[in-house]
This record gives sequence, C-alpha cells and structure tokens, in this order.
Amino acid sequence: MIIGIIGAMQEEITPLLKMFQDYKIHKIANNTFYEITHKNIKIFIAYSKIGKVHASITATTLITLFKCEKIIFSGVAGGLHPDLKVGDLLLATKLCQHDVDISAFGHPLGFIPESSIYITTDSTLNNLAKQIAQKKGILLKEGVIASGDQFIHDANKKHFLIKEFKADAVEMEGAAVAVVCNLFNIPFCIFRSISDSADQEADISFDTFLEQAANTSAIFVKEIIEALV
Ligand code: 4EH
Repeated sequence: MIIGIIGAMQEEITPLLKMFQDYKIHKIANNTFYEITHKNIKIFIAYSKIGKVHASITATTLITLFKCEKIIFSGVAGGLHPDLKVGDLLLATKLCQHDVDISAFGHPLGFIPESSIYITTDSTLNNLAKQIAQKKGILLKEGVIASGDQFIHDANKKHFLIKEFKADAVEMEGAAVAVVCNLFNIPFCIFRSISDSADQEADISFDTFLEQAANTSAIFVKEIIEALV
C-alpha cells in the first residue's frame, strides 16, 4: 500500500519526519516529497505551502505521480465551535470552500456547478480513527471544516462561517485536498489540532501553539499509519 501524508506548513510535517527518520527525497514543482518505507507500506510526506492552490497541487502529485492510494492530512486549525479549545484534535466529517462566491448567478455560497458545497471524508478511515482514539483513550472530536485562502482573525468572519456553513473549524487547505481526492476517487481523512480560536487573538495564539498542536495531530496520524501496516 502507498499512503500520502500532507501538511500545509513545514511545522506540520516536521514531527512526522522525526518519527520515521529515514527517507528518500523527491523534488517536484518546488515541493519536497519525503519517501519512507515503513514495514510493508510506502509513505510519501510533503508540506504543500499555505492555501488551497498549493494543497491541490500536492494532493494531485501524491495521487498521480506517486500513486498514493490513501491520503491523510495532518495539521492545525482555528476553532469556531465554542467546545473546540486549543490543543483539541478534530476529525473532519466534511469540508467546504468558504471563499467561493458565485451568488451573482443565483448559486448558494460555497457552491461550484458540477461540484457540491461539502465533500465528505472517507468513512472507513474515519471509523478506524475513532476506533484508535477509543482504544488509546484519545479525545477525538468530529466536525465540519471550512477552508479558504484567508487566515481568520475576526469575530464577525468567524460567526459568518458558523452561520453560513455550520463550520466547527477553519483552515486554508483541507477542502482543496478533499476536492482532489474526491475527483480521483482516493479515500482521505483530515486531522487538525486547534491552534487558535480564529478571533482577535488568533495570530498570537497561532504562533504560541502551532508546534504543540501540529505535534498532537502528527502523533495521532502515526497511530493511523501503524493501524494500516
Ligand atoms: O496553512 C495556514 C496557516 C495559517 S497562515 C492555515 N493553517 C495555518 C491553519 C489555521 C488557520 N487557517 C485560517 C490555523 N488557524 C487558522 C485560522 N484561519 N484562524 C500563516 C501562518 N503563519 C505564518 C504564515 N502564514
């Protein structure tokens, strides 16, 4: 089996690279892909750079060039739901692009013709994640993720995302990976640990908790990998 793991920022994949240590490097489109042989599986790890365009390129490369059969995203997110606190681990049930707006033509926000507002993650991978969380006593929350090419640090924007998309967390890449995996029929799941609450203090909270939250997500993704070998 070949598995792809994506983070957006270097900090989001550093803990995973430390866990596996030995890798071969491939450079494609100014992106570094780390190839790891772990027991009976091959793993490709990369950080895409920030935003939906970069995440799409990395997901597409993992699937078409490196032939990944499953994709896992590991990273951090801004919490929108009041029950999501910094450090919490979230499994995405479905994702949407909150910055898509062709409402001028009568379409609902987030909708693109021939696509859909939400894309759901793979239930088999999600069930495996929930089983692992239960067995290991790890608190794994579930929720809707809204992705857009904006760092949200504003209460008004935050409440718009909750009201319009019923979103529980916000980030800048997940929905792009979802679109690519969905179109290529590749099962995928998205883990995000909360680094901030997408409010006025989001930038400071993000800088303070990025490393810690990225690590929380990476540790869980390692557990998933061990369950897949
Ligand atoms: O990859 C981007 C990073 C922020 S931008 C999306 N990531 C982190 C998730 C995230 C997020 N996205 C939108 C965490 N909190 C978020 C929020 N809104 N409130 C960045 C960060 N540091 C340096 C440069 N760019």
